[in-house]
Amino acid sequence: MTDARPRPTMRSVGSTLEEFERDLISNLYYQRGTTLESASGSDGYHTLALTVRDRLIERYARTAAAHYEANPRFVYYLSAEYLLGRQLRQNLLYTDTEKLARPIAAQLGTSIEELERYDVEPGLGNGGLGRLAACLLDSMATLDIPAVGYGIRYEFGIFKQGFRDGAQVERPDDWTFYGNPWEFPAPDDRQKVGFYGATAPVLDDPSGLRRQWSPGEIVRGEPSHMLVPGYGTQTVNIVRLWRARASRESFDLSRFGAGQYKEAVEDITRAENISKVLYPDDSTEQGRELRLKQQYFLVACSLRDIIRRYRLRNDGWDAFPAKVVVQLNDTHPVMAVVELMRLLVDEYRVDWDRAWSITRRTFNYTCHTLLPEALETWPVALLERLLPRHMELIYSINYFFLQEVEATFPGDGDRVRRLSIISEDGERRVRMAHLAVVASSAVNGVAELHTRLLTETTLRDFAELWPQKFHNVTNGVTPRRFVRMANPRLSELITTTTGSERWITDLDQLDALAGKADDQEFLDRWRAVKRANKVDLAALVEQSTGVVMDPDSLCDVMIKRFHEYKRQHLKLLHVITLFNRLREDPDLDVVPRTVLFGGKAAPGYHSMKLLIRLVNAVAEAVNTDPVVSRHLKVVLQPDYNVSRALVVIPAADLSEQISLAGKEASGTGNMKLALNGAVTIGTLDGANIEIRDRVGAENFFLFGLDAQQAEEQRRHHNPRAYYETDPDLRAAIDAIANGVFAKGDRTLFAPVVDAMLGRDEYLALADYRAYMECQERVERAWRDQDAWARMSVLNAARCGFFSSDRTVRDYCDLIWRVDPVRVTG
Ligand code: GLS
Repeated sequence: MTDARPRPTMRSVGSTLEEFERDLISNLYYQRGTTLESASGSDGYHTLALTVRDRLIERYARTAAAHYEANPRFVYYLSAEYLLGRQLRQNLLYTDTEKLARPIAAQLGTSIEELERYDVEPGLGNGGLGRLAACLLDSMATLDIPAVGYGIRYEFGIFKQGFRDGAQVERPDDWTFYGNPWEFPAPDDRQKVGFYGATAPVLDDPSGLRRQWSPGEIVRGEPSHMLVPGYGTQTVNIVRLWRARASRESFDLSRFGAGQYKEAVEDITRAENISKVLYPDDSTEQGRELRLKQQYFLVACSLRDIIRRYRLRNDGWDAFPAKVVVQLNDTHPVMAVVELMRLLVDEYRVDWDRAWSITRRTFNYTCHTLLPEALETWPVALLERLLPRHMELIYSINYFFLQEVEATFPGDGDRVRRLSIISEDGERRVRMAHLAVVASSAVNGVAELHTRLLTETTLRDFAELWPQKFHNVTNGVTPRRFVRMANPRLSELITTTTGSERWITDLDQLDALAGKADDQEFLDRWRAVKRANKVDLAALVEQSTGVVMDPDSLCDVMIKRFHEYKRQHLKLLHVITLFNRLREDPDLDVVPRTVLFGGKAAPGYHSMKLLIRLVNAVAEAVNTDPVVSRHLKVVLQPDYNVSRALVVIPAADLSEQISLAGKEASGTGNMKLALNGAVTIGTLDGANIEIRDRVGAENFFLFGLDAQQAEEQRRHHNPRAYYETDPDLRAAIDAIANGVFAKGDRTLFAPVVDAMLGRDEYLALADYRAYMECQERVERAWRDQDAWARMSVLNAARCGFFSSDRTVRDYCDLIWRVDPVRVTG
């Protein structure tokens, strides 16, 4: 039956200066409840945010209507992490309202820059994986792909990093303390999630596969969403974030009345702890249980929401995989496959085979690692207690799967053991990656090398069983945030050179810059952009660390999480070697350099926290030495995050991508830096290989072992032999061991020395000499500034491939098979 009444429409917000100003003032009064005379800076920020947001809401309403009408296949992206970055500047750009906001702000005695200081970065992720999720959401919206991201609304995001005596200190990130104008709570879409309890047979089920679960604890998941606008299009998608709430009856009034204040809120605390912090420390039993609770909480809420959305326009289950494609971002949300089976089999009474077919056609899995320790496994005992019904379902899934294996490889018991979802060596554990592969239609790695190594090593048995399941989708980054927003000067130059702004949504247009790589005037302009960006960076560095950076020095950056495999310690050995050489020969002819590190170490990762301390100690020694500091400066930029990345990346000349080959799945910082004209010094690892293939070997500083050589080296690696035969290396390590960076204390950094000379797990010593020689090539290249600028141009020009728009297109073609829905304006 159709409704004959005309559809109510919303008031249009308009796009003129007058309309913008009118809305701004009305938001100040009606939403913020304050007045022009008494408004604070924060009021000003919130008012501007709401006014920009209004422009997005209109598009969002039209997007929702177009999606409802088209009833298309949706991509549901499930991720435990999102690093969305600050929203104000993005949304000003996407709604093209900066030109309206700027004069009005000025008239009111403030500026966008002033107000932006109140814009908080939602740090709901750790690093590359979370930022990739945000880039993919941005590209999906830009390409008009109907999509919803699901995640957790952590009350505390990634910690804020500070330094005390050079050591990392972690402060909580209470990111919503002053309110978040970008999110919309949707309490009516609350979901109930169960934990613990017991299961029982159901009487009318001849298959014996259906059971009933009575949870021992119920928690509520309350969503709010943030808008994800596309650039240059009307589409606005959403990312829905769940927070855990206790039920309304949880507050124990009588205990409170009896003065037992802590006990009175015990249930509330337990429930709400689930979404309290990003990645709770899992070094304790309770920490691990909380982490698993988070994972299940995310998927249980999200799946119910997906089903609710599906049912708005569809009946029955047969069409489900045609309308719903779920992408699992790493193993964190893999319990979703079990939850869908539970919902279908136990609650909707779909028979097992049909439910399994629906599940398998719905899910896809992206693997983001090669490190065995990063492939999650959960103890069977923990699952049996926390999610008893899910553990039973995993047993059944595994039973049927292993029958399939047995049929394909009869009598190959070893293979069955290797493939099993449950590992039986030692404590029995559920291998989440195995569960993901078994339950997905498609599995992908995130760079060519990564995908190849996955199929040859980590997931080899699966690739033999189902070769057609495996795909490569090389990562990408959004050119909107990482070029257009990060680097307005370069953007301007690209736009004038390519003749339009088309490159912002079609990054292959950058190719046209290559034709200018020999044009002296262009190179001068290119260099002027870089220099101005370095002046901006120098201001940030001086304000946050007190170090004065020379904008004419070579800006050498290593920005990424601190992790042994990424080898910040190899970079540090290079710095210490330069330090030693300059101390020995103050007249040494070296090119002036600023080495900038940025990155956090996980709070429980003690060896990397010690390395951070050493980086700060070396920086102190270098920067205070009257001779050395004339040529070299070292900075560890505190609290590196998406916002700081936008200042560092456009200023970089040299991009350090020096992980041990075969360990970095892809990397995306490498792409961001190359697109901003930094030249890479790197190993044949992750996406470095594809960057080098594109920019050309002559525009890339390659060094070190490749993945296969690294494997071989590992078998007979003897770090001491390198130490003993290489005087520079020995001098660098000795300086650490002898307390040069610890006021003579030989114990403080002894563990760093022991790790290098003991196991040298990531072969830094084996690659040291090659790295030093490569850095000398860098120095020689830097001395010819025109030739360097040419390399820089060609790096940017040839990296259009690394747009996340291309990544999303690859996902669409290879895996999702979704069609765009155009939203008309
Ligand atoms: C990561 C990898 O370590 C990165 O190499 C990769 O670029 C990123 C996105 O695919 O995923 N995996 C992970 O757990 N954190 C990452 O940054």
